[in-house]
Amino acid sequence: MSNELLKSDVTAEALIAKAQRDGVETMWDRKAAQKTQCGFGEAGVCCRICAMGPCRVSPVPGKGAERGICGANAGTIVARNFVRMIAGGASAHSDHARDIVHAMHLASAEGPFKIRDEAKMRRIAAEWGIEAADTKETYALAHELAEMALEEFGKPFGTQRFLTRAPQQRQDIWKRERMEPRAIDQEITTIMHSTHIGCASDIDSLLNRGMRASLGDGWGGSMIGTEFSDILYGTPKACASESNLGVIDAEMVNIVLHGHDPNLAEVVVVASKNPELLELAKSLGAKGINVVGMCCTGNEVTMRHGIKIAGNFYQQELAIITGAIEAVIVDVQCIFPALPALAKKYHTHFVSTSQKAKIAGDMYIEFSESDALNCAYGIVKTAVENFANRDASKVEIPNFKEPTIAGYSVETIIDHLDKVVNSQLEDKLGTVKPLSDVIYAGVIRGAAGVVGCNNPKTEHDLGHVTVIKELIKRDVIVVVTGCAAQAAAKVGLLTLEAKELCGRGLKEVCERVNIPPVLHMGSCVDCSRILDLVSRVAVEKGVDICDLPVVGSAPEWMSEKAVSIASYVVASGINTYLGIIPQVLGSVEFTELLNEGVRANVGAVYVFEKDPLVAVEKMMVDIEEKRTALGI
Ligand code: XCC
Ligand code: SF4
Repeated sequence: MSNELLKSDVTAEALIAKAQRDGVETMWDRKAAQKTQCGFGEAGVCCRICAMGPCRVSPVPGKGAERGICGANAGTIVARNFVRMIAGGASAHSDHARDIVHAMHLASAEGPFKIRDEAKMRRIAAEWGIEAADTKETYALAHELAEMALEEFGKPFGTQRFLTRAPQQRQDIWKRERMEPRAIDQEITTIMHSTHIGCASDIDSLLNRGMRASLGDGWGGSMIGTEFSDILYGTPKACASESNLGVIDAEMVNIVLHGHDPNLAEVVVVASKNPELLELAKSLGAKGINVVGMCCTGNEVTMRHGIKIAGNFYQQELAIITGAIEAVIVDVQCIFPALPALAKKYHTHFVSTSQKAKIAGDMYIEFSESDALNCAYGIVKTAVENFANRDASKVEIPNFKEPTIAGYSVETIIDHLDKVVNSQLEDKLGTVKPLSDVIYAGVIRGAAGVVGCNNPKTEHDLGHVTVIKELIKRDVIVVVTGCAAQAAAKVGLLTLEAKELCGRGLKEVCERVNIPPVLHMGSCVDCSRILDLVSRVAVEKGVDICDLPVVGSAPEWMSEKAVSIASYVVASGINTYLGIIPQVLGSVEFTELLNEGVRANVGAVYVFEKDPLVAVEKMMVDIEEKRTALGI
């Protein structure tokens, strides 16, 4: 790999060396301490669902125990473990969404929670059939809509409201397969029930249930999370930022926002601009307060405020190791339990704020939506005061950062398309037609969503960056979310200049529309924006999602949330390429079901391919086959 490909590595290398000098451990030390990881766990054939177990069956048919004590075979055990991962992931996305809707329920003209995209709120209210959605008083409507959204989590009857955004053909498939998700919580509960000892053992049925719960995530919880965050905090527009650990500023109070929930992050951003706190920072010798983002909380505030991206999942420890962080403020998800101990080796305050993610050894300042601004003020003040404790001799900030453009919500993409294609027209089209037209014309061969985490089973960011670069070279436009988006950002792929790395067709489109070839669509719940975008293209062309030349890719995923995402993407009709093999290989039957069998149900499959270059070749074959079938 060239240095140019992985500038991020230079960052990591320097800080891992510093960690050794400072005598602190990182994820790579702990990975090494694990030695060889458990083969049974890796194959997914270890079951500890009941206390007759744990039972582990042989991942190789005909060798060793083939059944657990209750008689569950490898297929059942693997399938149960897999769909329980979906339940975990769907619960995380959806519970996050619920907090956003609760904040909207508290919204008032006085703030701090306000309606910032009123037009979107009225659009969704009308979509959900609220009467007089266009005339009702803003906050009366907000509270009514929030209550309706809260019902989506636990309503006793009916299916998810956003399903009707999908093309009719897709909705028909979900109906046929009995996959239309009912209440979000119910689908997750059903999985936990079905996978209890002595319930489902049929792998097709288990996967079906898992997919239904995942659809309750993608078209339910995540979509609610995205849409209601936009209503509350504003729908993202293209904005300039910078990415990588070089955004940490030695002369300022540095605060890392890490986790997933914009409720806390938004008010921290407000508090960081408070004149009293800025004055306090200056009185302590700092030039100001520098809030930087990590993981998806980072993505949320980058998209809406241009807050700089310190890094993605694997960099959370490295940020602290720079010695220049006054506070890491976390909300929920993807936060290493290792951080409090690491922070104590430096002067960094590790502040956790949610009961849902109370982390041992933390400084706990509970965030309450009902007292949001005071809370945030207190947290930021703690960080600022901590500047006095910084040890200059321990500071080492790698000088790497890249310019970044983020903020491509579906609305912003449509807006950009409108500006170019219809500059002469008075009325804007307001649709994705120009995008679907360039795809159908073959100027762009197709589109790919590259998403997901980092995973030390593979070299960090290399999978993301390779897949993205190879795709844009082949005229495939790429949309990114989550840690994949940040990986792209750190090597300068989220810039207008990145068009130089594209094939001719994509380059021309980027020039005309004035967009990067890789569009940052947000955090992981914002994968729902990708569903929305693809659905609009399909509806506009009168086809199903599975007919379109689009692929999903998660080169370095690790979380349960990613399993849920992969599952709803497949269940939505998009072949999904996983660079990390899920823990399912212990069952030939279940592996075949994921890789091929499920195509008969939903028209798409999970593809396992570790090698990013080979994965891209497979994606291109896939895309070209879809084009041929469409006759384009
Ligand atoms: Fe977490 Fe969303 Fe994965 Fe990154 S990409 S490691 S889930 S922060 Ni969602
Ligand atoms: Fe063993 Fe069956 Fe219990 Fe699993 S559910 S631990 S396979 S007895």
